[in-house]
Amino acid sequence: MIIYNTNLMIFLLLTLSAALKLDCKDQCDGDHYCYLGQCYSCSYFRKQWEAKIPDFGVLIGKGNGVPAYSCQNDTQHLHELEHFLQPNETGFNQTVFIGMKYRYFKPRYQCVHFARYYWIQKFGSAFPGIDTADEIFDLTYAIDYKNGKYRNLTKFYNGMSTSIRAGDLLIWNKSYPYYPYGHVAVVLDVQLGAEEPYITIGEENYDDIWDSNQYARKLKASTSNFGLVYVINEREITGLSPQEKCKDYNGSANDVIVGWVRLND
Ligand SMILES: *[C@@H]1O[C@H](CO)[C@@H](O)[C@H](O)[C@H]1NC(C)=O
Ligand SMILES: *[C@@H]1O[C@H](CO)[C@@H](O)[C@H](O)[C@H]1NC(C)=O
Ligand SMILES: *[C@@H]1O[C@H](CO)[C@@H](O)[C@H](O)[C@H]1NC(C)=O
Ligand SMILES: *[C@@H]1O[C@H](CO)[C@@H](O)[C@H](O)[C@H]1NC(C)=O
Ligand SMILES: *[C@@H]1O[C@H](CO)[C@@H](O)[C@H](O)[C@H]1NC(C)=O
Ligand SMILES: CC(=O)N[C@H]1CO[C@H](CO)[C@@H](O)[C@@H]1O
Repeated sequence: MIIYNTNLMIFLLLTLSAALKLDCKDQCDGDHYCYLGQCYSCSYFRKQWEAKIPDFGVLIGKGNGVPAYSCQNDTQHLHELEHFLQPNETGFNQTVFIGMKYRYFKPRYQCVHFARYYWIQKFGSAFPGIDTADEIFDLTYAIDYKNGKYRNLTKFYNGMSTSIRAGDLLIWNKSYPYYPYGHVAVVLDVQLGAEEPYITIGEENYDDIWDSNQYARKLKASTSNFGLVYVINEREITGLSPQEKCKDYNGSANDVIVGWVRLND
């Protein structure tokens, strides 16, 4: 067999030489992935993958038609720009603040930009200003720019509700070192009936390379006997290569998804 792809060859060589003594069935703990019954370190795959991160402002995908942009590699400090939508772009009678433009990593709250942009594009509504993404969970209303009125929000604690749907905002609690300001993503699709149940999400400022044009990640989900939905902070990689788990940084599983927030009809 001739291997034409040198990257792949190096990857395989390093993978084999980095083999641990550990055996695995399909999962390895911590910063390792399982391949043919053995655990391998994530570090080589992750470096390869991080090198592909697009520059700041590059379109990284569209969630139900709403564009998301890379927050990384911002050499020109463009992140200091604020993003407003003008009346001639929205048809509303006033300028709408969307957020700081996808600011990189520290602080990690530029995730808020995509969430607000999604609600504006889809629902003509936006939640009020917040300091950190996790605060969205405690908001009670949003502004309806179509009529200047308020729309109430409903919050659902993870694992305590039977209802989750596209357009809900998934909220992570603050945690260190990666989420000092929490995190927010938009639920794009819900597939609880699938063999490996999952939801798809759209987001900015997590890893800035989406797994497909249409969603950032699939997250595992489970449903209790009573129909209560629990979203697990773990990438669903069924059908992908085992090393795809390494797209999540080590320790990500410790970050807590508090629940989701819905804009009432
Ligand atoms: C990954 O996380 C585990 C558990 O927190 C830790 O024991 C391990 O040292 C970490 N590995 C790397 C490569 O950072
Ligand atoms: C909207 O109006 C602004 C000035 O307020 C102008 O610069 C911009 O080109 C207009 N955009 C469109 C899409 O017409
Ligand atoms: C926009 O319209 C809403 C009602 O449609 C009104 O309450 C609000 O005051 C208007 N805002 C501006 C800036 O004209
Ligand atoms: C929104 O919430 C407020 C305060 O809880 C309540 O008074 C109001 O009736 C609610 N509005 C709707 C449309 O449910
Ligand atoms: C969120 O994290 C804080 C500590 O930063 C903790 O006190 C709080 O209980 C957590 N909330 C949830 C819902 O996990
Ligand atoms: C094109 C480019 O500059 N990519 C860089 C983006 O940032 C990552 C992580 O900081 C680097 O590894 C890439 O080389």
